[in-house]
Amino acid sequence: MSKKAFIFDLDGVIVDTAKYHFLAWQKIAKSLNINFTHEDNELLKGVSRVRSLDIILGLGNVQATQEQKDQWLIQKNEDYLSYLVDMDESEVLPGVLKVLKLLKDKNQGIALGSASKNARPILEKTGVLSYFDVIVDGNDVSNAKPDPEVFLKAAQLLKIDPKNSIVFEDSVAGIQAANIAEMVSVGIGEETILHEADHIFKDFTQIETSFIEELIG
Ligand code: B16
Ligand code: MG
Repeated sequence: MSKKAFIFDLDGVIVDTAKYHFLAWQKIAKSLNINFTHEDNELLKGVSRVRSLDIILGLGNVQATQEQKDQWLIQKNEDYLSYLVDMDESEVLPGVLKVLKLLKDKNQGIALGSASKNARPILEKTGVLSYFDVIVDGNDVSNAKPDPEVFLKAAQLLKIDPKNSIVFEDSVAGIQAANIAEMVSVGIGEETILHEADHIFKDFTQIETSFIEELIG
């Protein structure tokens, strides 16, 4: 059996932290009189914290100094972290554990490839940290998706060729990053949005054991 690299995005793939990001950003937006909707929140998927703030300020045409921006970034993260305090195993998205267990049983390389700087505590609180051989997150990369840096670094740390790597992603930028890295891209979400992916599933409950076995080869 060959050994492949299976690289997972975090938010929208393993857990749904987007709802907490939304609540925290909404507080900042409200304090600045910016109308920030659930639809707008889609623009922040897979995007770094700094870029997310710029997008929100852009929505309200708000100009700010670097000092103000730094202050809002700190506030947003403190508020976001307060929502994570009660997080537990129940927040792992349906079907994810089954796939992680299967990959572990088959001795495959498992990595995280996320833009979040809070990835480790989230994996710890939700009880899945021990499945991951390698974690590459927002603290380890300088180029955001669609730049493939995060996934290439994960494959490199696993000592597995990018061509033998598979990426699970819920964002368009993440799918593009996987494709640029010449990895197999698996979109988790809507087909209309993730059509650039090699394979698309609505969620992990739709992924059959046989599909994973085929990927392993
Ligand atoms: P943090 P992912 C991303 O996670 C989120 O999708 C995105 O909305 C967020 O702004 C980004 O992490 C940074 O998160 O503020 O925790 O550093 O989808 O790449 O796992
Ligand atoms: Mg994501």
